[in-house]
Amino acid sequence: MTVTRLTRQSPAPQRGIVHLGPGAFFRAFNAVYTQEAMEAHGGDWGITAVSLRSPTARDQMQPQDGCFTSATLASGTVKDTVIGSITDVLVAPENPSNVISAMVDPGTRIVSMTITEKGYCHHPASGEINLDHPDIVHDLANPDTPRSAPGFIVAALAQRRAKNVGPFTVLSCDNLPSNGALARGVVLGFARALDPDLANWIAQNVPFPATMVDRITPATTAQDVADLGERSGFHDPACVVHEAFRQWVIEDNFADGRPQWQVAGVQFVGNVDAHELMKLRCLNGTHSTLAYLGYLAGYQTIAETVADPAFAKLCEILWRDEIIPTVPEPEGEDLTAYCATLLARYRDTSIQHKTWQIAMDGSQKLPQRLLGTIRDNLDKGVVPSGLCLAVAAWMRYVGGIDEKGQAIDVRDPLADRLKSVSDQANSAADKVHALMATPEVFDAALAQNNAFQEAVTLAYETLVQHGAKRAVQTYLA
Ligand code: CS2
Repeated sequence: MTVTRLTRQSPAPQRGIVHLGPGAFFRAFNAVYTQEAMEAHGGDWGITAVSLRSPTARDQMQPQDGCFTSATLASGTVKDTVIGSITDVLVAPENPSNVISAMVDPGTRIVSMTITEKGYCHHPASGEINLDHPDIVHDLANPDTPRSAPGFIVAALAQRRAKNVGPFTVLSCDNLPSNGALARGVVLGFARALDPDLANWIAQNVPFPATMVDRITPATTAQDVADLGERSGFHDPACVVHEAFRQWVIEDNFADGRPQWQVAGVQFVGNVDAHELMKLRCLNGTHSTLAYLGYLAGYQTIAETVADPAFAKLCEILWRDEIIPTVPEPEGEDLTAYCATLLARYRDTSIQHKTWQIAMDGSQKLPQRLLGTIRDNLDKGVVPSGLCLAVAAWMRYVGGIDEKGQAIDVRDPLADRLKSVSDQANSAADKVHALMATPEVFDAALAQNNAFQEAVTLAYETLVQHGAKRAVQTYLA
């Protein structure tokens, strides 16, 4: 068992960024791009990472000065790179004031986020802030000791305004449509409930550029840490494993500068919407489809799922018939080629991306990954039966029992309610109708669309009677 820990080999860069959400994706993505930008162009863009929940990342990274290993896996090869762009990790619940001080520091010019969909404390169907969210209720009553991302951002901006320090840029890096506007909406919604004058200042002074982010990064396993130890001689529990592919598209709208990320391949554009829609619908939409149907079919990983020719074909037909027709082709992109690359990425068996991991938080993911695409198809008079099968598979999944009668460990903010709703209904039609009455997920117009209801009900019945594998084959027939 290797016990040597990584240590910092060069002086830590001065802080320029506070990042909320120090998880695996952030380490495999933002931290790597920022290191490469500083290596090429210098600049004080050191990152203070902040966990809003758990001490795990801090406990893993503090003993190694914030450094960690980025392991790039590609068809059996591995490339290990030590990343030093993160200079410290704070745990917000332990000392919220420390986090706010870091965000108020004049050297902090960007506050970025990978807090997952549920971190925005919004209603997924509408994008509006949920003022009844327990963390939002707490933060409005305790604005100096916040728990939520909106709470911390508003508390820090209030102090920066009072000290005339000037604003930072808020950079959302989560898989949400118009993530910059969504982040702005929840921050302003929170600020208005607290101090309308401050909200007006934020609205006039703080940029919230949108981004599209893409790198497949499975959760790190103990085996990944052990394998790295064998390769490198270091015990690095903060290591991340990820594919070689990466794409970051950012609206170039910053209050006070930014790292020279373009040297690392970042695309700066005037508007990210088209790239976001492409990625959320073509990649994340089929990811969630494969996650629910694959899990129900007994497949543990995405690679295992698409190794089944029917599931690979399902992706190809979904892209061709139900997804690409709803996605305007972004400048510089070829959607058919993009989707062919996606399937090749999914097939890479060196990336053990678990269907169970992707299935998490479906109530927060479905609107932007599947339901928007379905709505656009229905508006054109097309019933997208493949995507309706994916929704039915999600409904089966949140029912909490798999095809072998075993319990499913469903992770979702609405898990208890969804299971209760499903359990209280008996027939497929009743279950579908009841689950579609979840306003956080399904807007009323879609939930009341008869063609949608009927297609999902038929798919649900097929799943119950014949299982996921047969249901996919039936769709392809
Ligand atoms: C995945 C995403 O876990 C999930 O929901 O669909 O994390 C996906 O791997 C990334 O968006 C790829 O860029």
